[in-house]
Amino acid sequence: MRGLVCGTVAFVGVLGCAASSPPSTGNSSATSATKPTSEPALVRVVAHDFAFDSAHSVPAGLVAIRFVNDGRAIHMLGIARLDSGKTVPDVYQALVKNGSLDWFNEVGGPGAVSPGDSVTQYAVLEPGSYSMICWWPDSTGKAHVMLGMMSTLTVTGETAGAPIEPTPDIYLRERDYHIAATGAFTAGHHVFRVDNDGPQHHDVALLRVLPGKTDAEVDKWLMNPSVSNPPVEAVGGTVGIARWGHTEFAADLKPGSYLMLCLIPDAKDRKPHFMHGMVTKVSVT
Ligand SMILES: [Cu+2]
Repeated sequence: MRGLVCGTVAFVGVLGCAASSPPSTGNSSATSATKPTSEPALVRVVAHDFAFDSAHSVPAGLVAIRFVNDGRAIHMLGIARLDSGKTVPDVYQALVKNGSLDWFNEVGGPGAVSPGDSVTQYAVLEPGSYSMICWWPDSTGKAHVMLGMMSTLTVTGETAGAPIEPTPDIYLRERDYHIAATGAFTAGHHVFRVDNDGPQHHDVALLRVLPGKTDAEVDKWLMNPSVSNPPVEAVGGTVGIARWGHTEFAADLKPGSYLMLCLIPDAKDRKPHFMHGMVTKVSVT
């Protein structure tokens, strides 16, 4: 148990802290409706060990974030809106000093992706300053952000109308402590919608169990997910979203076993939420 907590608290620690912040407004219902916009703005972010290569500006509204992992480690891309006056260096300083992050508003971002893979995640972004951060742990359990894996995104202009979000065919509803999945888990392309009913922040890691790997091997890896040669392939999901928030991500499923779990540490005991029951196994046919 200890290994898991030590190994994961570092990379998801801040997400748990952020759970006490007010619900994020990265939700389409928070935008004033004038005219619908259908085409999302595209941001492509390439992850290296340990830096992001990305555009630094995007127009407000529905944004499709294409996250490509060009590194040798698993990476993820957490997106958070920073309250006025706060910067990405301020986030880093707060993490180093274990300071307050109540100005750090999580709105999701592409979940964990294995080397050589990519994922698309959708977010409705209001104008403002955002941080992009990798929370995955290195071999010492330290989040990649501590190695400098962070970047800035400025969302410009105004949110024009209610964006038309992609149509999901798989629905994940999260709450303390459960993930309910509905939809047909068939091989091929799917759009997942994730809703967080709270009260804490939740994320989703979509993991494909590699052929021949056992549950015991997967459990062992989850205790220390920074080790190499994982028995799973990380194929996306979403980084933490606040209560009442939602997001969509796309995934191409292959036949086999998949796990969907929440890695965020609990507000009370710091154990990752999957240890409280937020894990669902599905079989893709
Ligand atoms: Cu990383």
